[in-house]
Amino acid sequence: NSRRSFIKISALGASGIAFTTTALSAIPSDMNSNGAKDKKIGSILSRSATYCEVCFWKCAAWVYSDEKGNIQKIIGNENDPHCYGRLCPRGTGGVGMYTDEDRLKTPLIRTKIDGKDSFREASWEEALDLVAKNMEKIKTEYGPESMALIKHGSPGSHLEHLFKAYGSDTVAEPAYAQCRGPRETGFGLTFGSWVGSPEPTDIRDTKCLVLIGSHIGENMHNSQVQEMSDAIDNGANIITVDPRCSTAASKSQHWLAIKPATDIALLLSWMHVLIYEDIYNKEYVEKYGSGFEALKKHVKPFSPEWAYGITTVKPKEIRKTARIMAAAAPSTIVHPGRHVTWYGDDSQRARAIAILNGLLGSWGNRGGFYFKEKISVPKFPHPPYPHPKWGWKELVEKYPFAEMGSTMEVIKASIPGADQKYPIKGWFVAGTNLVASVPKRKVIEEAIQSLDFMVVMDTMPMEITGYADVILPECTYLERYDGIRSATNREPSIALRSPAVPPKYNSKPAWWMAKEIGNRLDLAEYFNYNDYEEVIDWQLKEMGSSLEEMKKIGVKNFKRKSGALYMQKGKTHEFATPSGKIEFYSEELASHGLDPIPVYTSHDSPKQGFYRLNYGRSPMHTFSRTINNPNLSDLTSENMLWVNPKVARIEGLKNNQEVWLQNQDGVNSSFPIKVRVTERIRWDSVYMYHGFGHSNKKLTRAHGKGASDTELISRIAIDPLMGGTGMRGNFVKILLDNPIKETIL
Ligand code: MGD
Ligand code: SF4
Repeated sequence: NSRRSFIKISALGASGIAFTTTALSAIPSDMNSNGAKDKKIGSILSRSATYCEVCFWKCAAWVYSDEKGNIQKIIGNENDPHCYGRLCPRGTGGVGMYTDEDRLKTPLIRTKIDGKDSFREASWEEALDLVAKNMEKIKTEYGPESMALIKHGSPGSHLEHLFKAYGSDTVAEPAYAQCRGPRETGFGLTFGSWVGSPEPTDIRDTKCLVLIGSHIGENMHNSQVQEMSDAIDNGANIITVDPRCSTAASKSQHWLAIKPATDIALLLSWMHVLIYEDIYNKEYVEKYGSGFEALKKHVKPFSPEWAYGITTVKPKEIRKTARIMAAAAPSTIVHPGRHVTWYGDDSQRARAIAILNGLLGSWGNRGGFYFKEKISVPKFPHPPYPHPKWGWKELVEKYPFAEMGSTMEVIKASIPGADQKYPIKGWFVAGTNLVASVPKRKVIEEAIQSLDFMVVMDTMPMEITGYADVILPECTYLERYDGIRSATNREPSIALRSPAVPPKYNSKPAWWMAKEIGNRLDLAEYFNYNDYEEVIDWQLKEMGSSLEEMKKIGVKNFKRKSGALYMQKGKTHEFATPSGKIEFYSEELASHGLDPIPVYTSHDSPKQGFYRLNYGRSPMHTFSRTINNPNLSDLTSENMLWVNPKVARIEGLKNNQEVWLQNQDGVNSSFPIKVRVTERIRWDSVYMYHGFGHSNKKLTRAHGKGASDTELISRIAIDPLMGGTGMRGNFVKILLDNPIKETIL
């Protein structure tokens, strides 16, 4: 079916369509579409408050612009606990999202030209009418629940409000089932509390930081990186468990180059050493633990010698590192990680990490995990939302501990079949490049082909936009208001995002699009304001501030109200678990027929000639969103394939040689990738940065640069607890020639 074939946004028919005047008035007369060239250095006039959208750490920042409306620089807000006044290179380079001349410039509607699928430019009136008409049609024919919202980042909250008013809570985002979901389940079941973002890890005061496949430093979460660097200066012990010598591993006293997919064995063995050497935090465990005796019995067989056979980590190293953790406890953090959807048993691995922290007494203690606090932002008044008949909960009902929607389940429910109990007929995709963030490309394409309607809201012509019926160009975070940032931290804080410059081209903010679509769907009463400024000002006043004040300060810090940051001597603490304690043994899991204490199960290893495909973060990029950013692509323009020298010898590879990859299911990489020969990767794996290998030609800097890891992930392992998408069980062959002789896209 070629009805919704991928289009490399060519915006044909540009001449035929007139813009509305409202759209044109959004562009200041003196603003050139090529802002970067017009820069007038040295006449900075204004400074505006924002928080960064280049990744989801949401650092608060100041944007400086000159009298021409050109952004001169972005710097960190000195009062912000997310950044301590400093931005990471991506945050500084965020201005490239604004200046990128490849940006989506005006609404686009799918059309046929000479029998071929293409896009034509459209006015906002026409594009929004078409979106509303199709949403109305789906509502009438199937019910509003059949229209799904797949979202990520700030635009999501505006659209979620629209969707709830419209009657659908069929909502999902890759930041859950393809990212953090399992760790929230594992920690929730153990401590009764999600980890959340930013993680409440007390890194600045820690004496021992254990990273399990978590590569802080390459994964550039600002304040966390700064605190880790302070901890290193203060002599903290860093223990990194990773098949690859990550930047964090290179700063560690102990790098355990574990065999991939065996972490649970190591974690169980560490528990064994702590318990059977009697070096766990006895007082803490007696006071706060539940099910310790069952745990003790469970881990008895898991000696370091047992784990050695599985993990390849030497028993001496396992004992030594367990003793280091115990000596530093309770100021030890076994970090929960972030992108943890690896092998399908990820909630159980996260639970093993949580249990280990419990044995060390880290939760609620200085240098371990602090008690986070957040301030809630009052909801702007609106009528009650209607009650949908079904939604994301029903789509994940087979996973007893799922607490958010899963993109994978939305995708599956969009493919008609005999058991299509909850049929999905339309997608609204906002701020997520789904084909680069969710694996099993064929299944996604099948789902897209089956839809009645698909709209994408993005700032860039990404891969996902090529499949849309309507494309809505959002202006960048530097050109708009968004919801107030309220985040959990040691102390609560809020931050303002306000436009530093007017929207460039014919782009618009998500809040405006949501309101306009709402008006067309007869939902105007849910959008009872002319400008989002009014909403923010009302909310801020309810919180004891105002828009005027926040424009001046950008960030406001509040005093804690929930009590002390750590557990207090002489006082007791109740955990929000069924037992009120840390659950080493989980009755809840047992009642669902699931392992009440984590067990190790083995996963497939690569067959002869194949290597495990490992992937991770580039310090200069965020997922697939920044690869085309002119500032950041200057810093890192492509990813490379890390191979061990032994592999290079066997395969006959040299540094910088271009190779092609083919996975265990015969899926080929669309583009070649250059080889980096390095001892820093085990011989059974290869490694690449995630997010590269863009196939949309309209991304002039990113197209064809490096390979896409996601494209090569066709096998997944689903987490039975919460439906997470385990993606690290794929293996690749290294080919010296392009097996298909032409690129796919
Ligand atoms: P990005 O790839 O950054 O993140 O996956 P995604 O949510 O898809 O794509 C974000 C999209 O938002 C881009 O198309 C970008 O142009 C657009 N965008 C940027 N700013 C704005 C804006 O202000 N408004 C709008 N409307 N759009 C905007 C992330 C997800 O991927 C996550 S959270 C994780 S942890 C997983 N990581 C991961 C991995 O490491 N490897 C593999 N293979 N898959 C992964 N999937 C997951
Ligand atoms: Fe922006 Fe960097 Fe902060 Fe992420 S860590 S929000 S990219 S400054």
